[in-house]
Amino acid sequence: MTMSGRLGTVLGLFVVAVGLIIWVLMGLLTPGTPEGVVNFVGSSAAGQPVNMTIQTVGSIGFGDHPTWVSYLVKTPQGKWVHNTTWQLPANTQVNVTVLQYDSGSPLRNQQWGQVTGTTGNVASLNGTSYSTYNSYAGNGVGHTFTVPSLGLSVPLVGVNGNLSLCGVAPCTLKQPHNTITFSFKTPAKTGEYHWQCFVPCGLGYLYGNGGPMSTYGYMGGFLDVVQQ
Ligand SMILES: [Cu+2]
Repeated sequence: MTMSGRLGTVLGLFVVAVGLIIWVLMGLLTPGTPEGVVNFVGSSAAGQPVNMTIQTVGSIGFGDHPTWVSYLVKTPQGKWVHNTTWQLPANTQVNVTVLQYDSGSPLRNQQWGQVTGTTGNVASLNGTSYSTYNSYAGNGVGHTFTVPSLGLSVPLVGVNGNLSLCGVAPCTLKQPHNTITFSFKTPAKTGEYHWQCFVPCGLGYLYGNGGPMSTYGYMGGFLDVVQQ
């Protein structure tokens, strides 16, 4: 092979390598595109509160990553689905019920033990109101439901890890869980509001922040706020 031929081959391989690196980096940096939304618009009369029930599970038990922690949502039609983009009407009260099936641990950052941005800055744990949760007490915190741009955050208290916990979603009310309720008002401005969990719950990943924490559809998603 001539000198220029060799040079051409090397250059060609170099371009392919750079392309591959960019492709991998883009894959790591951009979350997957939402596959549809669960629509809560029209699930109640205009101006009336919307009720939304979600659950958090220690392992989803199906799909590409059966061992991963995840959120699920119950559609207004009553079906549990693995989808973390929820379409909500703007400027409307949303009554959220979280069925929390995962165990917990002390928080690394006590900030996430605070309830903020909900109606009255409170949430309710199995019927008892709380505005902050000491994660060194009881079973600790499993996850948070946090919408940073709305200042909304609720610590989701863990269940006793010694119990036989649900390992395949959707979990049922017969399995050990905490029921956490709170309300918040969606903003008047329509748009995509990112939400996520701030407990590094990606077991087996670096600092717990990989896997389900950085993959769309498990520990994060969007509130798709639209005009009703
Ligand atoms: Cu989490």
